[in-house]
Amino acid sequence: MRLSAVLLAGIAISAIALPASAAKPAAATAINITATAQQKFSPDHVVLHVGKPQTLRFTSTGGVHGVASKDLGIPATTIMPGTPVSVVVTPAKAGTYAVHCTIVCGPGHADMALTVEVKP
Ligand SMILES: [Cu+2]
Repeated sequence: MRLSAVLLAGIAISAIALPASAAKPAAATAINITATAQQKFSPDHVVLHVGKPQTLRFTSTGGVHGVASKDLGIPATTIMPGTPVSVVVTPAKAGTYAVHCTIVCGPGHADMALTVEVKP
């Protein structure tokens, strides 16, 4: 558990060093998602569509958080207060995906997840 946290921290640092890989230009109206000091994503559920690029714009209102999803093609992305970060997601397969916070952020970290519902 401790080792995985260290690995994730390393990934997060890489994301900071290469912001261009995480911040792609917005192609359409972004969905704004707030990561809170209470270790929640708000909204905590978003709906995307297969093959349709969608910008997710993350903002932290407290604490440092992160997202990543191999299944959805979301690179390791750090969400820091005062620095909104956008990722463009083009889902390949329908389904429901749980995108957990990747950076230990507080007592609620283990339960901090964004549900991404991908419709055909
Ligand atoms: Cu967290």
